[in-house]
Amino acid sequence: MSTVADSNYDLALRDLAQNGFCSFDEFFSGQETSELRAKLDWAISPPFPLGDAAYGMDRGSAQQGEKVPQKIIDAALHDPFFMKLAHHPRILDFVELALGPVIRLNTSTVWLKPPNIGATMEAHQDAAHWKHIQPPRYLTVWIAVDESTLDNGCLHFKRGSHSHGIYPHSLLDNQYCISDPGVVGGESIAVPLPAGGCSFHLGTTVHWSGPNRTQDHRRGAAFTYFSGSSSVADWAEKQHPFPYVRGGPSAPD
Ligand SMILES: O=C(O)CCC(=O)C(=O)O
Repeated sequence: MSTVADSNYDLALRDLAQNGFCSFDEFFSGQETSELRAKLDWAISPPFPLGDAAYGMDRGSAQQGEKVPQKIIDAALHDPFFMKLAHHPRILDFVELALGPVIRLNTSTVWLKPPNIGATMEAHQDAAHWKHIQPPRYLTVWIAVDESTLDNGCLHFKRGSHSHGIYPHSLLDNQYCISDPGVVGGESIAVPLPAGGCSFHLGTTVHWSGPNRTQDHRRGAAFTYFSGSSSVADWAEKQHPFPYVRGGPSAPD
């Protein structure tokens, strides 16, 4: 397993605090990345083994007239492979530095952006989507399963946008996104990544991604964590599991 030096974590934490995001080009080993890619090749092929509820077919596929998933929803709840990945010690070591020792998993989504039809993700803040966790101290890791580039729809972030609260969002073309992205200040930074790299962003960081104009997949596995010191609304706790992935009630001493 490749390791990420502690000093890199220090620099990345500083970037996260200053800019609202940070990235690592080499975070996972070649073997880990190959296993993840093979798992996804299996998961997104007929007969779509994770079950209907796991696949989001919302954008792009309708035009093709065929079943082309655009995302896998709650991947960690549908398959132990993704739950294990959500517990990856190197991810959690970094999340712990940012959020503290008790960490829960909010969402686990694989953003698929299929060849040619993978659609734009409009500018948004993750924290605008989730009102059930207060205070909303989120951190998302976005793992590049394939190389992500400007051509296939890598992530873009607005530097410093995490410090300005939540911008008004509205539903546009089935996406809940910032109503007027023109009001968001700060420099736009594209973050292309090699396969096996990853970025981390805060719940209030404005981000988006372009369309996939290539013949190849652009897949990103994203896990959003939140601090165990935040409270989850009762209705949400009843409807959805938010597993403790580090620390918390069932953690060993
Ligand atoms: O993968 C993408 O294109 C979008 C990902 C995203 O918005 C997220 O992980 O918060």
